[in-house]
Amino acid sequence: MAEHQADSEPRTDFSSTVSGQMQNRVLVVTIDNPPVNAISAEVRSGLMAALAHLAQTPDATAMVLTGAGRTFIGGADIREFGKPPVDPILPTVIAALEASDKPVIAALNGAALGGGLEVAMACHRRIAVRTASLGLPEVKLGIVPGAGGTQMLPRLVCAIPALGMIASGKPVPSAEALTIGLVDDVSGSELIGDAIDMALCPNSISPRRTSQLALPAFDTATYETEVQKILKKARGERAPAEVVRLVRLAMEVPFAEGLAEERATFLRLRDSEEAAALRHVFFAERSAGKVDGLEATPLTLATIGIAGTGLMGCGIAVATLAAGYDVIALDQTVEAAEKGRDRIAGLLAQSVKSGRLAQADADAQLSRLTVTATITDMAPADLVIEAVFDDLDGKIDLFRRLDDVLRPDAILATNTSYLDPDTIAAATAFPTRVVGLHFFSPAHIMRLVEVVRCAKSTDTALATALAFARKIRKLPVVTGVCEGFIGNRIFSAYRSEAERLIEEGALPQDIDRAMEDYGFPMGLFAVYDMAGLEIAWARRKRQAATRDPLAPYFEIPDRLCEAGRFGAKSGRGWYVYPDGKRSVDPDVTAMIEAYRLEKGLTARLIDDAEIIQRLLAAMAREGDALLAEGIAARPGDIDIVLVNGYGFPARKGGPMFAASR
Ligand code: T1G
Repeated sequence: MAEHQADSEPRTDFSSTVSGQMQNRVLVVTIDNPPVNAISAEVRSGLMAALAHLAQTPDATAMVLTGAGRTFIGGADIREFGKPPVDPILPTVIAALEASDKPVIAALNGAALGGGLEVAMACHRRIAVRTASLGLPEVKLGIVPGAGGTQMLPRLVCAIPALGMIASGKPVPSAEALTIGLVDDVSGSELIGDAIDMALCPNSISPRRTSQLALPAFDTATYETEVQKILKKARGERAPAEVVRLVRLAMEVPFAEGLAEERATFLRLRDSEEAAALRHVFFAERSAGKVDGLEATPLTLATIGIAGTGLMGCGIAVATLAAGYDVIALDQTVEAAEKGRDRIAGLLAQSVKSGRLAQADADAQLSRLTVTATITDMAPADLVIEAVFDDLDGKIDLFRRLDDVLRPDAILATNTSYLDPDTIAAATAFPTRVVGLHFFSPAHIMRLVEVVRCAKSTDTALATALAFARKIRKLPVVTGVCEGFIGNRIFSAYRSEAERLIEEGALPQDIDRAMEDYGFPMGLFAVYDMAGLEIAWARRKRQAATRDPLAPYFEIPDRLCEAGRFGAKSGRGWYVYPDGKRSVDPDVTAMIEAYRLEKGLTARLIDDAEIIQRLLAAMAREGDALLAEGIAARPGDIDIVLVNGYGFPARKGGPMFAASR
């Protein structure tokens, strides 16, 4: 490990975000462009100035390039997309880095993503800290690398991992990057010192230029298998298929030609609707959960109580244990509580089996779980989430009993989907500490959580709920109180529109086809059959007594249930499942036609374009109402609820984004 004194040397500013300092005849250049060192125009001009300085300074024998903070470079500055390009463009900087006559070493102090990895690959060698990640996530934004990624990576690592990395957009950790040859070394605690050593060592003297490297050999059969897997998974997304084409080009044409084709493809995709939608989702996800004017400091949480160890409660417990909290899970009987423990242990075992979790970590997490049927055992909890059956009296009774057990400053969160959290809060001794945390099942997998700001929730309660949601790696969206909050309210709006479409002549399979062609993984009626029709039927029967007899009522779902057609599990629902496979059932078509006749409805042919246009319009109308009522804070929040909770295709941006285009 080298000791290199730098304090005495002056620091040279190459731009407002790039500076350099000589250390032992090496120019150490640092990019400092918070929060993620995105390659803005200032960074690009700073790097060009640093390279010129390197060339003109005889004492400088090499350059080490690194980032300030915990990211090397988080990529090109996505906020610049769609704006006129500002010189020098990134490909110019990349070419200048590689062309340097003096060696340039990339010292990866953190994530090197997108353009950040392209910068690192244009350097002559790379050394990374153990915690760094390296990736080309451009496909997640609907584009391909635009500064040489598809042409450089296959020259540094074998084409098979290269193709997998670029087409999936998934980063690799330093250790894997070392194994596949993407970095030359992984540093201990002295990254800059080690990088300077690497710059000064003899085999760095002649710069190793990536563009001049021959592609490492690989097995073509395995490669083609990988290609087929990628194309199958792409399902209508264009970027992965373009990645396949460009990586293959890297094998067939000179570097400069491949670079030109990659750049042209990047520019075409960057200006596409799909890329605009994915950028919208990227920024909307980062804006969500931000509440204008919320200054309160979140409470420190250590112990989380979860009341109810059903599917939802156990999913929440798994996510909470994974974040490092102690969890006390409560159920009504010891048997139920023990069954909850088994279910949680089972979910952890699944993660271990799939390689997502080490056995030791699973054991450690399980050791922080207490299950009980004694409500006074919840006393130490700083936050309690109730995930019991969605019955108002039951929830109110539970919250009242918790009032007597918990500290007055403990937060109480209801996971209710359809009940009014204000009514629940009003029944407790301290309504100001009550919020909603509406998770989506399965709660240990789905990222989305609707954080419900109740009428009396204090800012501290809200800030604590948001901080907790982030800590358990969820995507929190703040919603006000209304029936169904944001997601289910939009869902019921487009469900009603789908029912109207059926009354007017469309069939379930038409609506599902239109939705699946638009990009939903499953159409609405297929989802109903998968979830089971009996749950909604039970809720409609409970509400029957108070239903407005004059309000339009779509009776087909009741008739299906009355005929014992509860969905895929029962072999028949909206569809029939002869061999487990969804098929259109003429009996359902006949039932719908008879219903229309009975109601005096005249059917007409409705094409897929009209179906999707009307469904999107229904969602957008409801979204506008949510914004007008102050239930949702911004259109992007509505979009990411639908994208992350209801299968709305991210490459369409969400209902509000789609309507705005
Ligand atoms: N450009 C602009 N802003 C960015 C940004 C980027 N590339 N990445 C993050 N931000 C903002 C983000 O909006 C948020 O802003 C703040 O930084 C913190 O982000 C030429 C064309 C790097 C792993 O796709 O994956 O390079 O809300 O909350 O959790 O071939 O940000 O604070 O105002 O996510 O610590 C490719 C995208 C670009 C990586 C850090 N790169 N970023 O995660 O912070 S295209 C990416 C991330 C490209 C080249 C192509 C993550 C991160 P605000 P954050 P984090």
